[in-house]
Amino acid sequence: MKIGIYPGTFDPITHGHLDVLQRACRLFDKVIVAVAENAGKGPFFSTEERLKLVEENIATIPNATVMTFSGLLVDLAKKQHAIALIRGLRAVSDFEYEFQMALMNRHLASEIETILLMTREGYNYTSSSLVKQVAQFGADISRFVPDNVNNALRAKLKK
Ligand code: COD
Repeated sequence: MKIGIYPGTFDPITHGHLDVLQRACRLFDKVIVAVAENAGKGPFFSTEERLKLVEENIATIPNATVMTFSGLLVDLAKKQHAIALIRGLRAVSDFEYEFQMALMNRHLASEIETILLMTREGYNYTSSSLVKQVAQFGADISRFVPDNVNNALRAKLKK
């Protein structure tokens, strides 16, 4: 069974993330969405909230699962018998970070490949940070995130 891991902060999950996931699910027998617990970015949503928002959105994708992780990504990949890490690329600005990550992960575990999937046209400027920023000022973000994320963002911003 070919298993891929799609790791990220997912703070929160967007249509851009989901598009990459759906396409990865066509390449692998099983794809594990791995939500980073101790993401260095000081997440807006807690780990449990991010996990739940992903869970609700992958319910209709039969070969996708989700879990949280802490520690090194390659350790999770080995434990889950994954053969590849899946990442998304939106623009040249993503490239340097993704390239460094891929090389470091290859140094740590040479048997695990990184696969980069290009964003779909229309999602190239969709990012979790921009969505949060725009939502903070009350603008409509429904084009960029699923309904449950939109509702969760609005509810959290009201508090
Ligand atoms: N279209 C296409 N791809 C997209 C889009 C979009 N609209 N939006 C996001 N993506 C891609 C991103 O480019 C990224 O590849 C992926 O989706 C996830 O994005 P984020 O922002 O949710 O997640 P990141 O980049 O913050 O995740 C970083 C990790 C948590 C994976 C990383 O820090 C990590 O591996 N941490 C564990 C510790 C470790 O092993 N460190 C060493 C790694 S070298």
